[in-house]
Amino acid sequence: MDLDAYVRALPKAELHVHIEGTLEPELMFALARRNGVALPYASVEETRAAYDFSDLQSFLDLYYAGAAALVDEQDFFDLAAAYFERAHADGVVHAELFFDPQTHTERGVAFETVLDGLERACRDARARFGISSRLILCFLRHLSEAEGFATLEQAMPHLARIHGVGLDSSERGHPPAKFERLFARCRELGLHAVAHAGEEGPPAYIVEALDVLQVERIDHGVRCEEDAALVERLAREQVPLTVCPLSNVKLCVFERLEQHNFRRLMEAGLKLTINSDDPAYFGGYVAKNYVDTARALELTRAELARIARNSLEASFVSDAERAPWL
Ligand code: ES4
Ligand code: ZN
Repeated sequence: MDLDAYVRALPKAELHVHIEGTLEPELMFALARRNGVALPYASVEETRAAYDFSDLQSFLDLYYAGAAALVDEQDFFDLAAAYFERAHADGVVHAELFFDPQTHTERGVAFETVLDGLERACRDARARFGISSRLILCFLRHLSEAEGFATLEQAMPHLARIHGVGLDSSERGHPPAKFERLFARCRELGLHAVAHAGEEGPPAYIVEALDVLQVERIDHGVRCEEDAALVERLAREQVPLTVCPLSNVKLCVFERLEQHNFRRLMEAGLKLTINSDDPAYFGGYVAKNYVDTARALELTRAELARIARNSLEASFVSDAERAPWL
């Protein structure tokens, strides 16, 4: 069996994917036309050609511009339904989707429009593919604590449909501690908690996410390597890291995949997973992230199977809650 087929056949969970980051330019243009929304580029080809990023912010500027094409409940359904088709083809049996309500409510799209469309696609994916899923509401860290609390207020009537909270967007200058009270309130409400940390930000942000926000997983976390004590702690506590190798290269965290620290972190005993982050922008869905990383770093099939197993163990559902026939 070739490597690609081997990877697709591994049952895996995707734990770090921003649903707005799965918006392929073709769908972006179709939705923009349907909704009469202006996009910054004239064509699908011009849009793809612009996906040449120098850092996180240069990507986020395009990501937020593209998200403006999403307006109606059906748009959010179409977006997530397209993701689930690709995820199913990649052997994903469980997906925990990040969504950024503030990106949409700021433009006048109702919180319920976003949630209803995404949730309908989650139910549809379970029925069509047997994929289980959860929704994780991400707070935009470049916005204020008060704006975060206002978003939580909007989420309150829907907490049965929201499984956890996360923290994303521009990392530098927005340390996790800025959201200490917001995350404390979310945890009181019984929500799971994760945070992006140590993607572009320093290792101290990873420590803060663990100690101040009390998150259960770290999204990215690759800069932990600059702090030996932190690496030792992450290994000892088996804190899952949701690593996104193709994202890290596209956003210049590492110059080339061959230089990624994934193998070193794995050999240090960390509980690592492989994920796609924003696959429409970064050049590959989850299976491509596994395959390209395996080729670049000479990961064995046994190591890939361990990584897929880690993803199931690090998810927020038990084996019993996942589709039992998978
Ligand atoms: C993101 Cl790669 C990345 N980092 C931080 N925030 C994000 N939102 C969407 N993709
Ligand atoms: Zn991310």
